[in-house]
Amino acid sequence: MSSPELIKFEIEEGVAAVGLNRPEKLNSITTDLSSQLLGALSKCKEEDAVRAVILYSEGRAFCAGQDLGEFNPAQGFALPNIGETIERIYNPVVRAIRTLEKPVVCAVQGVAAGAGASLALVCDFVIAANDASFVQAFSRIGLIPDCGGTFMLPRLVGLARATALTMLGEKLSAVEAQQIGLIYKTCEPGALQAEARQLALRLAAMPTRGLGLTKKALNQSLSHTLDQQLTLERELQHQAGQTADFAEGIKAFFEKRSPIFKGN
Ligand code: LHQ
Repeated sequence: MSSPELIKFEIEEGVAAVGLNRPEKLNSITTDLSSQLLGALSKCKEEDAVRAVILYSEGRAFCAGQDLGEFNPAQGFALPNIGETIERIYNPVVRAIRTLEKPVVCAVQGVAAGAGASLALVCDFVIAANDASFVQAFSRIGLIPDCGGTFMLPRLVGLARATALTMLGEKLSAVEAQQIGLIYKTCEPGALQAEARQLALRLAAMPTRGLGLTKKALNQSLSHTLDQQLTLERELQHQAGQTADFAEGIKAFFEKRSPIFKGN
């Protein structure tokens, strides 16, 4: 019997749409969902036709984090080896998104809780419906933020706010999240999918290699010294300078026309 489609996947006009598809459980994360998500992300990496990615979800919530049903006391609770679960099903997804040299736009509706919030925040752009919310739910059940949460949060909003968000575990509205710089922007709930697609289409028409190398440089910037970052910029700029899109950008500039980037 084939496993249910927990992840939707479609490539259209240079954009891969990757959808969490477990709405009846608020898209909470199981081993199967995570492994299908990883499969979709590796297709995004391998397929040259993919020049930008949208991560979205079905139903009323973006993602409620780990499926706590897997730890339900009524079903014979035994303290799980969470470290093993994290290494097997969570960390590979985070690494796949952060090292994908293509921009990832995340569309958030409803609540993004626990690892669901972290999953959104490791994407390059987060657009949220203005009635959406983010909850660092971990402290409510005695855990710590995972899925890159302790890496991203202080970088996005500073240590003081990251501490309050993670320790207090209070719900943060999307509007506040945008105001403190946690996410890129908010929009009307009915416009969410269209806004995310519009942004992804715009990114897909840009110089893909240059954007990928930009992401690589930004990934390093907050843990490098200035000298290390200057060296990295030199190396990556050398690579960007070898691309056909750079040649096209220069040519178009002198011909006073819009460039047509092909992503190579
Ligand atoms: C759920 C869940 C859920 C299962 C709602 N699981 N059913 C990593 C690795 C390994 C281990 C542990 O953890 C981690 C990282 C983590 O992600 S830890 C954090 C896990 N997530 C949470 O603690 C969030 C728990 N959920 C909630 O706090 C609320 O449900 C939220 C704020 C997400 C939504 O609240 P409401 O909109 O009021 O919905 P609800 O609470 O009524 O939930 C609707 C249904 O979904 C309900 O089921 P039911 O059968 O009663 O309709 C919930 O039990 C179920 N559900 N989250 N994570």
